[in-house]
Amino acid sequence: MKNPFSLEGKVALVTGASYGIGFAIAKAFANAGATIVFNDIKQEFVDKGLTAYEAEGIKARGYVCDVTDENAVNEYIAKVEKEVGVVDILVNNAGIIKRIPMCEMSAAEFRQVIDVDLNAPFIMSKAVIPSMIKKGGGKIINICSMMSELGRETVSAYAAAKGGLKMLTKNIASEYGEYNIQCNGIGPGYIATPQTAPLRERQADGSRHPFDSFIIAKTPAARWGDPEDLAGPAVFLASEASNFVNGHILYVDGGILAYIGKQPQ
Ligand code: NAP
Ligand code: GCO
Repeated sequence: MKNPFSLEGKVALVTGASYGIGFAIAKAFANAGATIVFNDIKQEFVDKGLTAYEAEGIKARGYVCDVTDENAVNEYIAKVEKEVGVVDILVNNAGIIKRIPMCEMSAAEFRQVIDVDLNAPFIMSKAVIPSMIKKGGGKIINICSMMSELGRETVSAYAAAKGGLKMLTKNIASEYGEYNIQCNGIGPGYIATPQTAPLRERQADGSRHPFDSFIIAKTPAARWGDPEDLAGPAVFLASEASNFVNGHILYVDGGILAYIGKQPQ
């Protein structure tokens, strides 16, 4: 019987995947048989990524592309289709966060976050969908967040973008499901990557950052996630195993969204 989780023969493009969550997902796809394409904003990050993939024995193709730039994205996808093949699996992973209290945030800063975290997945998806339709199907995975469901101090732009990304996911599923395109989201919990490093920095006396302790107490698994925790869920959503799963957000959060919090002692 064919392995329903195999990605053999598939071209998978993961945005912003030189390190962090994107890298872990791409590595898992490569191990499941896919050819990996990734991009980053600068050549130096692409080169770092290429070295990291090589160290894992993965022959990835790396390109420079800012995902917020529609012309650059269209050129990038045309190049990938010519040099590698039609994108069968797209992961919209590239993202930024700005932790600024809302009333202190400029509209330009707000827009910048929306641009990378919401507009870019729209631009990228729109660039790959026509060829997916011609080929008979495809998979799009949007990397959402706890902030697709929850708010907190300082992350208004990020929460607005990730909440919007959840709805873009459902809309792509609604609009293109009939073409055998499945668009789903992954909502990672708090994952230890450079993006969250400032929230985990040790204090001068060597103790944990208060936010670090807060997250451990909020998470039934009682730990931060590792990028590798997202590998299995991503392979599932990229593979034939999820062919009738569409418009779903799979939260991979160690149970945060299920938990009311520790009862007072
Ligand atoms: P990260 O360590 O900061 O990595 C983000 C990647 O996106 C970097 O490679 C970055 O490139 C790239 N990027 C940013 N803007 C870009 C642009 N305009 N064009 C192309 N690439 C761009 O973040 P991460 O923690 O791995 O997060 C990956 C995704 O998961 C993000 O969407 C994030 O919001 C989401 N997420 C993270 C967590 C978490 O706890 N870490 C939880 C939920 C969701 P540079 O090399 O330029 O930095
Ligand atoms: C923050 C964090 C989060 C996470 C993640 C949670 O400041 O609260 O950076 O937003 O990165 O997206 O799922």
